[in-house]
This record gives sequence, C-alpha cells and structure tokens, in this order.
Amino acid sequence: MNRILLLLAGVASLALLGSGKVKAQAFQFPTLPYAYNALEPNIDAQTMEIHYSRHHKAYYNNFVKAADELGLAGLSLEEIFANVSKYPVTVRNNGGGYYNHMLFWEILSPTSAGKPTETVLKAIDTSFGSFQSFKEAFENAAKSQFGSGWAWLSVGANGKLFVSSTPNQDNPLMDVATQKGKPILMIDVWEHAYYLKYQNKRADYVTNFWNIVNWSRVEELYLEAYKQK
Ligand code: MN3
Repeated sequence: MNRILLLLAGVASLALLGSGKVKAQAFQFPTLPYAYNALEPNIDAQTMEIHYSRHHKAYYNNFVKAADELGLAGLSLEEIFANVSKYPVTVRNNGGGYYNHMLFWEILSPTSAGKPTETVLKAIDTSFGSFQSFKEAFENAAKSQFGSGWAWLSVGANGKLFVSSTPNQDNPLMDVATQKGKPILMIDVWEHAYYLKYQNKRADYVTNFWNIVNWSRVEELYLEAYKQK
C-alpha cells in the first residue's frame, strides 16, 4: 500500500516537473496590503473599502467565472491579455479590472518615500528628459482620459518608458491597446476611485496621488519588466 502511495506521489511530482513553470495557479484575490484608512487623507477609507471589497471583488468574481467557463485557468493573465480581443468582452473588462486593481494597490503605500528610487529616476530621466516632464505627461494622461479609464507608465519593447491612457479596464498588456508595454505605475481615474472625497475634482486626486506612490514597488516592477523586454 505504502509503495503504491509512494509511486503515485512520484508520478504526481514528475507531472509537476514535466509541466515546467506553473503558470496560473487558480487566480487569487489579493489581500489589501494596508488598512482602508491607511492612505488618508489622500484617499479616504470609505472609498478604499468600496473600491477594494466591492468593485475589485466583483471584477475578480466575474473574471474567475468567465475563465472557468472558457477553460482559461491554465493561462497566465499576460497570456490572456496578449490575445484578449479573441475572447468574449467580459474577459477584457473583468480580467482587466482584476489585474489593474491588483497592481494599483501594490504601487500605493501609506509610507511613500515621496520620490522615485535612483534606478527609476534614471530611467525616467532617460525617457522623458526630467522627472517634471514625466510628471506632467502622466498627469495630462490621467486628467484628459475622457470618462472612465487609467493612466499608465510602462516599459516598451525598446526598454524605454512611455506614458499612455486606456479606456475602461483596458491596460497596456492587451492586444487592443494602442501603446503596448509592461505597466509599472498607474492611476485609476474611474469616478469610483475618487468621487466620494474629490467629487468632480479629478485633478486634485491626481495631484495627491504622488503623496502615496510606493516607489520601491515601482522599481521592482521596472526591473522585472526591463529583464523581460
Ligand atoms: Mn477602480
């Protein structure tokens, strides 16, 4: 009996080894890395709670349901996004909503250093000339995105950084994106992200965003993206 179990265990581990890198463990809903009120006064607690526990959770639930029905569980989000135009639009909207918010929580922090790390600053200087030029481009993208969407800082295929914006829950990893790259910094400009505190003043929300950027996480994302470009 024991030998049979050992044999089965052996076969199972071989199967795991044989499958190479495990790409997509079942998609997980992330834990928020800080309390709902941790980003006050820049983002209020009620907005954070509704945004994370209702909006983000709903995107996640809807995406997992669609992924199950379509048999996408073996794929990574990157692989899905690279062909997102071939799937039902629910994958684009809810998969984007799931992924975009997951990254967004990570690049925010109650203990922001207030300025980029040296590595990120150097990359920004190289691509935009100065931090100020980059900041203006990013803020413009965030403020001028008509209706709901996101503004992004991404690493392009040439290794350079670029700023873009996307409507709805699209992101630069998607085949439908006008400018494709790997995102390292982003801001959600859907009204649900700021309306309770800022009402129609999106520009103030965008200005205060700089107070809570987790630049060390941005650096990690930059280094990962730069390696894979
Ligand atoms: Mn949102």
